[in-house]
Amino acid sequence: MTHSYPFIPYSREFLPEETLRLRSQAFYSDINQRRSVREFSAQPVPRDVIENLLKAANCAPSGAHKQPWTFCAIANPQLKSAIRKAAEAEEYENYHGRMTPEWLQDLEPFGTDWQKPFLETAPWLIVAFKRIYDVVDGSKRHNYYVTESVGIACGFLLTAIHEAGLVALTHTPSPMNFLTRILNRPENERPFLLIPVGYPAENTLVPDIDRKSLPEFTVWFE
Ligand code: IYR
Repeated sequence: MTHSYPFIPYSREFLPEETLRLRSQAFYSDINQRRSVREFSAQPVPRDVIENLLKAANCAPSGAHKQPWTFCAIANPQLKSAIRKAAEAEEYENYHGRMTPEWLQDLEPFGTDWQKPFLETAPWLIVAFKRIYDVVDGSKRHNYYVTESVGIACGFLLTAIHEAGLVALTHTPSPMNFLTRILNRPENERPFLLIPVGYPAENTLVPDIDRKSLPEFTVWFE
């Protein structure tokens, strides 16, 4: 196989089975405490923490290593208000006729509605954009598996947020094109996810959900 990247040794320490077992168990118990939170405290989070979280997201694999994402990190109160206003206008329409009765029924247990105060309360809003193509030396260059790549990067981001000791919400106001306008993003970018990040409000409650058990979501061929 020919390749133009120089290849370098992959040097990482590999661990004995018992350590794998302990580490995988420990990681699972920790990530099992991740919850989506809809009420945020206004307590600030320093920018360097957000930088680390974004650098972790940027470690995700991507099609042809194109890293087809842009993350906007917003702490500016005027921008957060503008985003809240626009998101609530869309969500009002969603909850008053655009969502199907089945969809509204599926959301009822969670008590969500069109109002999104967390878009102003959370100290940071991270908006992930997918870059459907890049412009290199004035010409369009395709990206590959863009949705998969950006989805994985957002997964890394959510995991990093949890591991840092913060909380987030994967928020998908719909349609999201107001984010392109408010954040002045170029034609090759499309909004993908809006992720408020911060500390939970005091005494926040979360729905008492279960997760599927292993046999419910796996099929084994040994
Ligand atoms: N985007 C709306 C509705 C919504 C849809 C799903 I699927 C959710 O899991 C939660 C909410 C909103 O943010 O309220």
